[in-house]
Amino acid sequence: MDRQIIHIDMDAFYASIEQRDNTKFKGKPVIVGGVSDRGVVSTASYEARKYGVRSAMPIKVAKRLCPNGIYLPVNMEKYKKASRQIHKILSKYSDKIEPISIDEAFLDVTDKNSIMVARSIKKDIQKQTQLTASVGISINKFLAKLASDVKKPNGLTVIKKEDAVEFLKPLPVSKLWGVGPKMQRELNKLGIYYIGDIQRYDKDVLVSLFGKRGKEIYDFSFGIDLRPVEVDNVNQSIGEEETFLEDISNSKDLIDKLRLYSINLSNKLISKGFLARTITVKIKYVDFTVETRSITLNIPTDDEEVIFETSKKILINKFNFDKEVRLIGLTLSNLIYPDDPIQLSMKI
Ligand code: TTP
Ligand code: MG
Repeated sequence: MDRQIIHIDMDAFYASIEQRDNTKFKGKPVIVGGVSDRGVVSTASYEARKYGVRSAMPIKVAKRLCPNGIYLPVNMEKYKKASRQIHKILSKYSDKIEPISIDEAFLDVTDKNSIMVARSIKKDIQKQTQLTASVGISINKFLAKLASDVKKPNGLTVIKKEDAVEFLKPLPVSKLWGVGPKMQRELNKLGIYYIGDIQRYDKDVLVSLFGKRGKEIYDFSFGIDLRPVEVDNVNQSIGEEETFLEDISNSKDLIDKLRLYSINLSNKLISKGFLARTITVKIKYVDFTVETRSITLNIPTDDEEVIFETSKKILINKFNFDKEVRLIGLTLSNLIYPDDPIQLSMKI
């Protein structure tokens, strides 16, 4: 039996929250992002997008395009609160939920009427958060995500199995899952620009050129995607590690790595709606010996500064550097849901 997958993506998420909370901003171009002139745009309201303002654009450029826009700093706590409210609403409709960013999630609703569920989710979100979501429905994650993007803002789009190949045909290859700028250039070199070009291409040649990725791209181009909706589990841990190309002896490079890991892991926690209590730093030395040291916090966190400062403290105070370092890793464990007081009090 075909699956029924829903993808939810909030509309101009940070900017919509600011417009909701200040009536003066309604209907106006609102740009949320770094406030300094070196900052970048996190997101722009749909009114601001008419001027060409986009996520990741330098604020300086945005100000040139939209000098009369309302420029606001990022207020993460507020956005996280809305994200948690949305998680909670979604959990009413399915046990199979996979949050993929602060404002996006997949739901597997195979045993339900997906259109009714999608309408009901949109209504609940509107009522409880005064925000709008765009929803896509299809037989797998790849198509559901494309569907939610078809009619933004406030859309609801279904891509039926029998329409998938035609729907995909005119889209640029960059719409395929995992095709970034580098892969796109590789494909362009082969004369492949649109998904339809892949549909007509020889599968074996793609596999010989790109291995497993070649097969995936070929399958995606026909709307085939067997990946399950992956449900989160608070018992898991999340982490990052990297082996250095050259062994490292100065602590500054190690600290730089920890800062990068902290930013990435904080974002991951926020997108999943978790807080972490235990922070672990792992080091592998040139002689391949491995050491790990941890700190467990009294107050669980998803804050990148707290994660970074704690990991730095662990690195400086709990390791000795008489040998060069090959690899450094950072892991967060003891994960909890913030609005779960029973679990919280049990673990403290
Ligand atoms: P998106 O869902 O990509 O964008 P959006 O919700 O603002 O707009 P859309 O209606 O097109 O979905 O990202 C969600 C939030 O994540 C966004 O409001 C701000 C943040 N974000 C950044 O901070 N930097 C970025 O480069 C992007 C893309 C998003
Ligand atoms: Mg969004």
